[in-house]
Amino acid sequence: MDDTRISRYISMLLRHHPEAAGITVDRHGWANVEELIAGVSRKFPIDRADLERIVVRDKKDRYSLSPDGTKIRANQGHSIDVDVELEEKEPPEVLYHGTAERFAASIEHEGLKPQGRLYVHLSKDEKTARIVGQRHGKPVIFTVKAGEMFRAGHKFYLSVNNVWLTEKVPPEYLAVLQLTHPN
Ligand code: HQG
Repeated sequence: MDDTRISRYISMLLRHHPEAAGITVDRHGWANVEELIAGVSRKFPIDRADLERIVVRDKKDRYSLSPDGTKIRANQGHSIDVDVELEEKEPPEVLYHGTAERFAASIEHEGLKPQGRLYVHLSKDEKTARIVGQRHGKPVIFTVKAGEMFRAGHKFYLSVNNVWLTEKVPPEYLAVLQLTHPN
């Protein structure tokens, strides 16, 4: 059994399309663990031990289990309109956003938009941003003047797995980072 494939499927269900496995999530993004296991098992037969292993070993800590172990949710990345009780927090002065070269002109022109998701995702360092950007093609990294944005009234949130989120980044707060360690 391939945990990565199963995890990708679980994050798709919890963030975007719970109905694809016949499950529901509540307004805080929680799915019932037994229902999720049954739903996932239509495609990839798993038991509770498999799910717990996937949650615990996830490299990005994508999932949280409720304290009593009956519910599970994704910590960030949703397109469905759920409130995962994000912590509102003052960001560091600079954050980073990794994207693909082909999106750079549009981003410089109109800023960062959440596209399919509820928030724009920002990284705390250049290395993480590069990994995010590489998912889409040849990477480009933008620096985000997060401190200035915050002082101008933009809200920032830190997910429990340490991803910085904000609703949008206007172009005046963005600059293309000149890579110090090109690939
Ligand atoms: C781009 C992964 C053109 C944006 C990652 C990005 C992250 C624009 C793409 C998390 C634009 C959306 C999120 C504009 C934004 N014009 N393109 N104005 N504004 N974009 O996947 O940030 O592994 O929804 O740059 O690690 O890449 O799934 O967002 O390239 O944390 O857990 O539109 O997903 O985590 O793509 O990634 P995405 P993202 P997981």
